[in-house]
Amino acid sequence: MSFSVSAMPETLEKAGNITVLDPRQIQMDFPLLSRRINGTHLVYLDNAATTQKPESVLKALNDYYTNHNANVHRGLHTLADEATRIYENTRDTVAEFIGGVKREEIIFTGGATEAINLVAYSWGMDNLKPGDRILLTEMEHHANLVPWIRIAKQTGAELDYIPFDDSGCLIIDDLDSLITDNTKIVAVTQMSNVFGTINPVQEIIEMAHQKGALVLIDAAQSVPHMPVNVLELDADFLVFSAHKMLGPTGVGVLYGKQELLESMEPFHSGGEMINEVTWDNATWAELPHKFEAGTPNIAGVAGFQAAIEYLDHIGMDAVRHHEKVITKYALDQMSELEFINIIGPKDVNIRGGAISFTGAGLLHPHDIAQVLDSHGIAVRAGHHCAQPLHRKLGVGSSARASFYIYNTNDDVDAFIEGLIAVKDYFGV
Ligand code: C6P
Repeated sequence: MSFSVSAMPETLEKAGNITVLDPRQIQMDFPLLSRRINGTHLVYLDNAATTQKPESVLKALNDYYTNHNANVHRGLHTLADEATRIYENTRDTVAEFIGGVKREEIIFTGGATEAINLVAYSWGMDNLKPGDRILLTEMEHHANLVPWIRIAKQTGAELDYIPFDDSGCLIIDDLDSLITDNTKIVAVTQMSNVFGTINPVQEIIEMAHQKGALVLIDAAQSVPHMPVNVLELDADFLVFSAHKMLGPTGVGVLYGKQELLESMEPFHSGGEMINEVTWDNATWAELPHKFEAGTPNIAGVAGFQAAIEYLDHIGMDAVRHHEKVITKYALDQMSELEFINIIGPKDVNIRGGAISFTGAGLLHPHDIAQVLDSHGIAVRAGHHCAQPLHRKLGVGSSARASFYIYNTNDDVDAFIEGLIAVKDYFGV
């Protein structure tokens, strides 16, 4: 089967034990990054929302539709066989990428949000009852909050929260008392999309397991930015989205331990997920198909394969190293600007590359984002789907710059100059 990704230029260099990537070389693989916005060169700093796509991913999408398009698992013809192989090969690639889990434990979903909903409904509806407790953190994205609020209302279970401190770090000193004998599941983000904080999920998982609770890790921001080994973590469920790691939108992953997934009822039902159907009954297909009803996003999964190959070529250690370096460079300069307040930790050893900040006085995050955009700089402003977090901080919204493998120190310099232009424009 011909299914190619474009050859990647040499983008890596060894500095001692550390592999250092060259963001300038990498930029050349991303057609969109050569766009001009508002008459100037684009500086894309909205990577926590979604990343840009390399040529190899675009090519894989095109190649799939041009040469292999067919439905998966059901056709007895050559194209159907090719499409199925492309789709199932990606499952193997994903299983390997997160630490070598079993292919049956990888469920393709529409994204991290759908994956969390799958667990909340399929596991939650049958395993939660009045008196049970669900433990979340105060820094969860709505995707790991709203499904649990709904499931708590429907089952009579109650919600508890691990609080965060002034620097945007979880307070886990009282974890022992927060995880009670009634806690049935702990759902926690590994990397905050607002603070950037990397949470001590290993410790949380160990303690939860000691108390007999399951743990779901929202890895939407961590898997794209650092090495994550699910087996070492011993997470029960872990979710992430392809589009935040160079892949297409509309594809996500639920990892779940086989025995748990086997014990759960399907989330969606219909074609592809059954074993046998009669007029009044249906039995389910084996894993992973039990949880993949209907025609999946085959092209998206083909593109996801190319995205993982691209990241694998760079190496996740190099990705993490680059982000630490560029985040420190940005934090050092941002800390000098008296008209903004950074929210989140300043130590790059415990944080990723999403830096949220508010403006002093009446400087609104939306105004910041708009003026930056007029300088070709893309950042996000709003509540970043974390309203309770912002409410606790006493603000309605924040602005956020977030980095990825193609961002350079020049991008940071342009961003800092842009912020100074914001200050001058509003006279703060
Ligand atoms: N955060 C952001 O700009 P989806 O939309 O399903 O691909 O991912 C949801 C999600 C779940 N958890 C975390 C920690 C996230 O950051 C996100 C997506 C984007 O912060 C879009 S709101």
